[in-house]
Amino acid sequence: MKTVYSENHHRQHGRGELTDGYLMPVVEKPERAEMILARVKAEGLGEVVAPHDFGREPLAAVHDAGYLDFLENAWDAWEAEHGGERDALPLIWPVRTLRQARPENIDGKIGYYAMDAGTPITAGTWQAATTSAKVSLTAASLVHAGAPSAFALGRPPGHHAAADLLGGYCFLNNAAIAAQWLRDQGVPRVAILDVDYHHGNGTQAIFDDRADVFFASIHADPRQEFPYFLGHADETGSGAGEGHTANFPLPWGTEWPAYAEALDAACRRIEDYGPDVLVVSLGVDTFERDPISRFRLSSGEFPRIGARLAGLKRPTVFVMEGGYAVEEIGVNALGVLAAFEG
Ligand code: Q9C
Ligand code: ZN
Repeated sequence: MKTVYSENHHRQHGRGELTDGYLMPVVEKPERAEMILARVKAEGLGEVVAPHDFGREPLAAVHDAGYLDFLENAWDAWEAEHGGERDALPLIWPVRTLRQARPENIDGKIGYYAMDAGTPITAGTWQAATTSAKVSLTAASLVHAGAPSAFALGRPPGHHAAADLLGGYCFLNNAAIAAQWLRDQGVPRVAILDVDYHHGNGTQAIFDDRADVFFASIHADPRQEFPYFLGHADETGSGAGEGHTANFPLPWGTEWPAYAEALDAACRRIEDYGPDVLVVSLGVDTFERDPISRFRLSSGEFPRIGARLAGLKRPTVFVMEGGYAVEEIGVNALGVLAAFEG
């Protein structure tokens, strides 16, 4: 399969994220994509191609217009207010008892549009995030044109980003943008399977009330793990989308046997739905030595994920999400992709 890749991801290189009370170096860093690209080449997965431009329309089909304007201008506003020495991070949020109205001041605006203080906005964030969306759209267009599969090797990742919300290292929801674009090309049914260690709260929220995009996610139980406030088993979709969301939360310490059962259950739900195209939110932070995660999949087990996904026999767009064990991220991602190809 072809890999879509652009060097522009380097423009997102945050200096710090608030973690455990400390301002720590970011874990979502450029080396992640470099390691995966090196492995794509070493294993000869296929040609590496550059993304095309799709304009703003496919972004606006998923994200709120006010949010996109904020994201495009946030760094300049931050720099004007605070200088450019530090990344832009929020420190107040419109939680319960506060009013849900957008402030004018940049510090208020960041809190309004962010879900955490771990997702720094930098001078290059807009360019990197929009390129990551283009990478995802280009991979979707390859599959729409008849390729059995394609790999969107982009960063920053996307699955925590909702229509008007950034967080969890995500700004634009690359998988959702690809899925919506496929729908807008006339593809009747799209399924998204999210195998990142964290629940894809943004993707779920975007398609919550829709029957034309099925969302299934296997992740650490939100009672224990980020994003804490979505991803429980009883969230099944709303309105027209009732029954079109399926969550498989698993406890800390989950190993392959329990993971495989959840993967199989998720895949059976997708088989029942019968999508024309499958979008996979591919996180490999389920790895046993991931620095921020607590599942225990070994490198030798990632190919089993790829083999199960191949069993779905659907045109498939892989969109890169998380995975922070930089040394092994390429081996683990390629484990899934190479096994998918068989
Ligand atoms: N700074 C993805 O895997 N942060 N995002 C936990 C606090 C949130 C992970 C530590 C982790 C988000 C795409
Ligand atoms: Zn993750």
